[in-house]
Amino acid sequence: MRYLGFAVVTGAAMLLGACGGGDKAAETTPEAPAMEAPAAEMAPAAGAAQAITGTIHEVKMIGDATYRYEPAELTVKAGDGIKFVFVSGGPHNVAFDATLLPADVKTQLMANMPNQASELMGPMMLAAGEEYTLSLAGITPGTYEYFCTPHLAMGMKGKITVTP
Ligand SMILES: [Cu+2]
Repeated sequence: MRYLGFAVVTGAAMLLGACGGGDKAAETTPEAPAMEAPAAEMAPAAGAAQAITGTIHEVKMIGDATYRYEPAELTVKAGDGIKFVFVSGGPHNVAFDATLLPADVKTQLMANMPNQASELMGPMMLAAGEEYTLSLAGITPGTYEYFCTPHLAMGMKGKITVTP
């Protein structure tokens, strides 16, 4: 019973401590909705897929002695697209790590990537000749990395640099 009593006192002290923190949280709460509002307003405009208006570049997906995209690094203009072509050694796909992308690029890529198996992950391609075309229209200029989910550990990665 003594221990129980002690626990109750400790609990009460923690509650008091929590109340102290609560006051600070209450002071900052009004700012939170204001910060979220602009993002919510931007979402509908950036959420629409944008079609390719420029050149379509080809990247081969190869698995033989090594697993790789060819070319692994590609510079494109905003509005261009990339056609990934399965050549050998699959399954292959194209996936982006959301944590490495600016918020606006993530939103636009999610809109532009057809048939996503999950967020920012293209469908698994199983046979030679299969293609996956990705539009880079509306993507803010920058360099973005992608990878093949099944072969990430084998270093199957690529880099797309989008220029204005
Ligand atoms: Cu692969």
